Amino acid sequence: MKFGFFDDSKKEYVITTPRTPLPWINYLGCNEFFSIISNTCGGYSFYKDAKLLRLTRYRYNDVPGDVNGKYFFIKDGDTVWNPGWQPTKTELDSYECRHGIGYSRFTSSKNDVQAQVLTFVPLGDNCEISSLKLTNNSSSAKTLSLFSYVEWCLWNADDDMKNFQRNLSIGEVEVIGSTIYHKTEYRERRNHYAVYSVNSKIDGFDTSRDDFLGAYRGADAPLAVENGACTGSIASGWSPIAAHQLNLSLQPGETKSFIFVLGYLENLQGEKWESSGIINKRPADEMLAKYQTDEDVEKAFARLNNYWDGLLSKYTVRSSNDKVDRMVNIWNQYQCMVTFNMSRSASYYESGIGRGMGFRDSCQDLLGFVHLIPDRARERIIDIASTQFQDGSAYHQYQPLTKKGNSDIGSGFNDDPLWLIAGTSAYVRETGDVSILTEMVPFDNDASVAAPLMEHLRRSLDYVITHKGPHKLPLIGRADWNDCLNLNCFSEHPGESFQTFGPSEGPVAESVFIAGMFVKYGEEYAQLCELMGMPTEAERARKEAELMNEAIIKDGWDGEWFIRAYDAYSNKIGSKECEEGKIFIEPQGFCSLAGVGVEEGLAKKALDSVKEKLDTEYGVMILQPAYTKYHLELGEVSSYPPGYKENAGIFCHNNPWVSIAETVIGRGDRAFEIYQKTCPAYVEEISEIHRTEPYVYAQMVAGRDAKFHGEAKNSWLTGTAAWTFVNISQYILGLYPTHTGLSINPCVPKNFGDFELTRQFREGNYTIKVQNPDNAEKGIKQIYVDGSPINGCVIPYVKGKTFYDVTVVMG
Ligand code: BGC
Ligand code: IFM
Repeated sequence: MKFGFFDDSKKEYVITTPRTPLPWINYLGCNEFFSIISNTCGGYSFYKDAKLLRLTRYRYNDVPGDVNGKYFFIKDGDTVWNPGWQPTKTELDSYECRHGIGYSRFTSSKNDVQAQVLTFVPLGDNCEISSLKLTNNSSSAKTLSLFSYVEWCLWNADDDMKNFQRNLSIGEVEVIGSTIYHKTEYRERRNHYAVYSVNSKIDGFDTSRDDFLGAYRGADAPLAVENGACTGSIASGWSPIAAHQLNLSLQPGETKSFIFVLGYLENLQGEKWESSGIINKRPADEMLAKYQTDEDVEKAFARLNNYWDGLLSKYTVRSSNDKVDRMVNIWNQYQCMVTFNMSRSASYYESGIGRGMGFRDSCQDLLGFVHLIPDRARERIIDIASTQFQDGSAYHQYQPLTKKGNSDIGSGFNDDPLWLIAGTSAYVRETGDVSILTEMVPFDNDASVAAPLMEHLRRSLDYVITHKGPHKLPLIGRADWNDCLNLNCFSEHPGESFQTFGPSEGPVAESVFIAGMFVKYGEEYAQLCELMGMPTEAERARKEAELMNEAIIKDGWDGEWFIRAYDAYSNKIGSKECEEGKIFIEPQGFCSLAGVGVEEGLAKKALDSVKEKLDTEYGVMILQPAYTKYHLELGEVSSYPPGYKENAGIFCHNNPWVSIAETVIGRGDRAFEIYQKTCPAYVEEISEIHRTEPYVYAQMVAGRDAKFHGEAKNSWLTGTAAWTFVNISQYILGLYPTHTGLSINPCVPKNFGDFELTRQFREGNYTIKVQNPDNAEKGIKQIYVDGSPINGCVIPYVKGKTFYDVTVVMG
């Protein structure tokens, strides 16, 4: 069952009922100011950091769900309704929500009044614009009142939820004309404030929640709206809000338009600070002056659309499969940009106060967006590397505002260092910018101990080399990619995540997954060394990768598949010898895609085992059989009920690893089958089962053992976005950036047909026609560049050349 449809011509998903199985959200904002908006206008806004600088409040765990947002109430006689249906839930005569690329548009009607709301964050300003148009479609004049409503958050969202003894006394606001200023903490010289303004003269306002909503009422039935009159309240402490009232009359057929702006402001450097607590409104005046007319809004909206059209034209495909085209050209790349901006911080499943930017997460996200915004990828790499410790290990997370490592979580996830090599290699292959490797980067943000980025990468590699266990496989530490595989945690605090090492046995658990990563990224590091004129170091890295390869084949192979790990007692994890958790997906995918056991036929066996043991109609499960009991020696993985999350859920993030591995051994049909199973455009048809947004990936789909097999959770912020884009764009469709040029080597299903790609790679624009006369899954007969045949499948990069006309014949 579907709850809407894709409108590819507009790059929108059109939701046709507000009663989606779960709130279906979108992200507004590209740089520093962001909003989350659901299909019923729920959500909140923040500047840079959803924890530390949050503008509007959100309520988690609330019933009914998704009840705080930026709302417009329309009072038409006794009927009060909202264009997004919530919070009054007045039945609408028509409803439509279009989530587009960086904007959302609502069109609804009730009793012959139509409301159109377009919401977006313009480029270059820290604000959200909502353009609201009301039209009278009846044959008689209408007198209406329009009310806006946002609830301010006391900036630090964590504190806002906990520190009531203080917070209920600090709220301060001011109203000047049609602008409501939220200036809580301004007196503390915090230098920031927020505004909510409308471009018309208002007929009333409220800034105290209690006065606007009324005692013991919620936003579903605000008293002021019911009475048709705001009270003019000025909040002092308690819960400040911003509500405007606009009375209007509309002749038949008439439309009136209003522009609301919610903005974040900082005092300009050197600006006189008015110590009386009256805010310095100049920065706000300047910003608001830019968005006063419909033309202003149209221009800003056009700029935003052009920006996105430019980004999304960097990689395009035209094939006979409209679902692939839709995901590649629009939604998968869009989700990659959102994960770039958010990492794992703020969604409807990540509270915005728990996790900030993940070291491994953001490094992997880079793989999906580096071609879109290479300059910002560069900055991101430096930010991430700056949280690395001198021994090569790293803070697992850092806060986006401060860019400082999070010491509550700390370090000790032994895969983290290698992801820095993955991200940097992707950046250098994409851009050819080797200057990043000589950039001085601090350790732990301490400028007095800085080293070139290349040295950071060396320490990443050496961290793994110097932390190996009894089988010469990498020590896992607190966990590797699988956060829940806590093999060095013993009995003391069962159920806790990220437990510390046990006392006597020592941290000896080993990870075959990290070993696979080492083989792949050891080679990528070696290539960077060669670029830097360090052949001896390249040779050393390759030797180490070879040793690791041998260790995997010797002690990481179980006969039919790769084992997952050795626990702290040197017992195998993910082996046929285990009672439960006999096979895990991660090493099958990662070792095989790294090339381990490909020549020996082990990779093929491992991937066949994946198909036999882990496959379901909704995707490939992370492990089988699910753990039915809690195992102290395994940690959090077995704390989940069977079929959920890391305990035998379909962890979408690692499905592309298996699909990529299938392309490495040339099985296009199977690679595509795996791609298809979790792909939103395909899953749209079963939205009543899948339940999360049908235009983006979710982190997890419940596995076969779960009660609700096929149900997704944790949508949007997942490494799945980057890895599926890498899979489809670089391996299935086959355009892989190398240091010497663009490699073309597709691996497609036999019936995929011919297809065309365009790619912007460095300063070159490539148009690529792929012909597949023999319906081959993989293999290149010949590539022609500007009409001339080339050897092999890498189109050599030519400095300054801007156009490449390429024909590829598979076979
Ligand atoms: C996992 C969760 C786990 C958490 C903390 C996450 O990365 O996906 O399942 O609960 O880490 O251990
Ligand atoms: O690898 C992790 C990631 O860092 C956060 N989400 C879950 C993944 C698997 O545990």
